[in-house]
Amino acid sequence: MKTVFSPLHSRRHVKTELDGGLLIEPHEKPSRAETILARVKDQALGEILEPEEFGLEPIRRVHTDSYVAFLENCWQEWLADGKQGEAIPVFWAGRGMRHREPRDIDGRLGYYSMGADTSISDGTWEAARASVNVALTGQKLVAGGERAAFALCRPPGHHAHADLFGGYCFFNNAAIAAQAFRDQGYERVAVLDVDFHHGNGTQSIFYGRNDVLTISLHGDPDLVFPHFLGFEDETGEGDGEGYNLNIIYPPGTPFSVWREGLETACERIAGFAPEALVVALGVDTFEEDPISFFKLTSPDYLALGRRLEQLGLPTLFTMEGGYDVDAIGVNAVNVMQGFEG
Ligand code: SP5
Ligand code: ZN
Repeated sequence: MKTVFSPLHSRRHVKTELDGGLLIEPHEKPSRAETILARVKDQALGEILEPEEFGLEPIRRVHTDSYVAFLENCWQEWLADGKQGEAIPVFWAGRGMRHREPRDIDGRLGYYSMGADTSISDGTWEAARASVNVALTGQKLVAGGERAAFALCRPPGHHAHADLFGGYCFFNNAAIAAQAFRDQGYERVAVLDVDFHHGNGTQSIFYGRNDVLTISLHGDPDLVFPHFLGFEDETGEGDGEGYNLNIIYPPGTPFSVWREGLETACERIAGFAPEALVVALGVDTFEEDPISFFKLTSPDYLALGRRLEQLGLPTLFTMEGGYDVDAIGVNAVNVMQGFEG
């Protein structure tokens, strides 16, 4: 399987994440991508390609123009305002307040975000753009006839809504790739999100549509991020009714239980008969993950890859979360190796 990777991921190198009242070293750090790349090389998974440049148009198919402009200018505006640290949102429009874009940078940070876990600094824009190009280059490989491709995206994307960043995500790489398939004539596309966290951005982007089936398996949002979306009664709306599926699990969930939801998801995907599959691949379901509560083990990722292969679909993997850096390479590449059999 071919892997797409951009060294520009390292342009995102924030020093802070607000967690537990402290500014800690971010969980989403450059060594994550480097460790996965090293495992891809070590296992000789296949050719490693740098992405092509696709420009902003495919991004604008999913994200709003004003959000894209905000991300491009955010850091410069923050500096121009004389701030000392990294850009972190701290104010939001709570219940009863106005959802209106303010001019001030603190107001705009809140308007375009869902959390304070995601700082912005120099290079975030460049890395987020490169991550989209990685996903779209993988999409092009699959559209060109590859059975599957591994888009080693960083930063991740599945939490990003049309006009919201957060959860370490800026552009929704999986959604942009799914939309690219649609724009190239694929009639139906499925996005299966196996990251520990709900794929709230992807769900939101396609919630009213029946041409993109979205399924997410994740930790109960009653207990974990993203807290305010990802419940099982969210099944889609309007034309999209019946085209979103959320499967949630409690703390301590092992693969033996998790795989039952995977089976349900795979059966739903098969019934939808998509022409392509995008897998939002997080490996923060791992038993040692520092911010998550499932109990998957490294061999379980081989079984996941095998099951996905059985769907028989052209498949694009986009890298999402996974924060036990020691195991992230083995676990992510295990999915690819399981897929390849
Ligand atoms: C792509 C992805 O996996 N994003 C996840 C974003 C989660 N951000 C909030 C993390 C809060 C971590 N709190 C740590 C508590 C440890 N017990
Ligand atoms: Zn995650």
